[in-house]
Amino acid sequence: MSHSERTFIAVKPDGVQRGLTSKILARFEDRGYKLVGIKLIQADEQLLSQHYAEHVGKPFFPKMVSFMMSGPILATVWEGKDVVKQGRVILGATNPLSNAPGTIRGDFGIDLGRNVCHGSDSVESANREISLWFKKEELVQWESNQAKWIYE
Ligand code: DGI
Repeated sequence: MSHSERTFIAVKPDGVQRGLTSKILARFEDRGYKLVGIKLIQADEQLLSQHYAEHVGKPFFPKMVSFMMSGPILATVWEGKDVVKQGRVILGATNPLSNAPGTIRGDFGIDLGRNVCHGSDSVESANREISLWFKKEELVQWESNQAKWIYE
């Protein structure tokens, strides 16, 4: 756990179409996490099959991939202490109906197949997903002036 831990957070096509991107970015900024990469992407099947490699062959996979290709995705990378685990807490459980209000999925979602956002579930997955979605030169290393007010 260090201040330089990174995670991959994506706003899925439903979140982009519904105009929720700024609200989702704000959840991470407000918490104190630092944005180090951001871009809007139209994902293709190859990228999504790599991203969701663990789900290839499952019954819901084709529908999920076609949904993920149905519009742009906002891909982001966030940096900070324990950001992988806390990112999942900020998102909430996979099924929006399992969440109390207060999480992104609990506040903005209803159906499992329209759960608004993705977040890496481990440091290993985060590293893999970041290198899948971003080129090294697209990630920006910068010092936040707020760091001394966020970390003791
Ligand atoms: O990491 P998560 O997105 O929280 O969850 P995951 O890796 O288990 O599943 C990836 C995505 O696949 C999830 O956000 C929504 C979709 N999904 C997972 N399980 C099911 C599913 N979609 C449908 N329709 N049915 C499922 O059982």
